[in-house]
Amino acid sequence: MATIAPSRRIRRTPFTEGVEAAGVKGYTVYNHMLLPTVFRSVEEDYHHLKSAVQVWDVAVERQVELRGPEAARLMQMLTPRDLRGMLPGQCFYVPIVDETGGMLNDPVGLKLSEDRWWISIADSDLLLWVKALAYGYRLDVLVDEPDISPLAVQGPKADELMSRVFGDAVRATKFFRFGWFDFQGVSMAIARSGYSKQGGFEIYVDGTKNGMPLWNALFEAGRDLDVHAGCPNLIERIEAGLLSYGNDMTRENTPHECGLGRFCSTQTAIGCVGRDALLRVAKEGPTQQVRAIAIDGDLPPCDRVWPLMAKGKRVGQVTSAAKSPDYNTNVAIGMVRMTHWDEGTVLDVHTQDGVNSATVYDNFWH
Ligand code: THG
Repeated sequence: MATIAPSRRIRRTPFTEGVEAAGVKGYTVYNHMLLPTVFRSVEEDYHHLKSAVQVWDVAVERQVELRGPEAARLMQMLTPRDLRGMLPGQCFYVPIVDETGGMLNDPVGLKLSEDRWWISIADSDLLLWVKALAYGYRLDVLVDEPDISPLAVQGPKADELMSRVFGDAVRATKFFRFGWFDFQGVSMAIARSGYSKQGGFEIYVDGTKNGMPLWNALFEAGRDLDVHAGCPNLIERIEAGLLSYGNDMTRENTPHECGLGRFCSTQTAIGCVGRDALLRVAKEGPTQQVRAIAIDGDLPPCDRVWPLMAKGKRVGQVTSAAKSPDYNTNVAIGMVRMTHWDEGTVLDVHTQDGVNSATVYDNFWH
């Protein structure tokens, strides 16, 4: 493939200098910004992530900040998840839907205080939707993108590396909670979270100028831990069943179709946009849903929708796929119609290179 022309529209991050020095071999574009996809090879990166510790430039997880007396009201308008029990210091995975119940984004929400929230977004221009709601409803709230850039530390040795830089107290951070920790005089939110199932943290780096000093401190502290630069790993995230907005779901899908019904409490999410539409689908249940799919044989890169067929009829689609070294099959994520979504159902998947056999599973590979 040809290269992508660098330009101002494809934003660099506070860590891009470090990513380049570490020998990044590929990028994708996410929220108009560079996101590394591979360092050594996707397979080598995968094995290293599962056995050591990696530092990921995930600055593309941009924050939409809500600040002001009506910040909590606006936050609840955005999501069918009931936020009333949420405390400062908590992270919530929050489906965001439009007026039809279609998925607009699947971010992590952070409650800093009653009147200050961050929405750590996936790949869609959520800022515009949030600004429009705040303006249209004349809400007393400021909405903007602050100079905050997440840096993830992921892998089995993440606790050891983080404690060396931020002190032992960071180890006490519970899953999907965050605390405030000092780096060279700057207080930063650190959460136990991240886009892998290997464990680890996300540092919400405050200030572009603090990016490279923290990047360098992590690599110096982790030399004997075999710390490497890494990135969200295609194989590991499919095994883990972590969905990718724009790939595995779009505005065409409801949260229930995406298997995110467990993060919806639509009945009590009073004021949520799309509530009526979602109450209907929640009652009747979805007619298609995300499933784990194992695919036989060799596969090309999954850079388009692959139809899933049964007896010549289309019954779903595969939207992400990769060869798994640990499970000796191709792991995949698909959307499958109710008539064919039971565990063990065998289907044909049509790729750009031909037809392969695919089996539907209830659970992902973890
Ligand atoms: N971390 C932060 N921001 C993000 C992501 C992240 N923004 C973009 C993207 N990732 C948003 N999508 C997801 C998808 C899955 C998860 C987080 C963000 C996730 N899910 C866990 C799971 O499904 O097992 C836990 C969910 C829960 O139990 O609440 O972590 O990764 N900052």
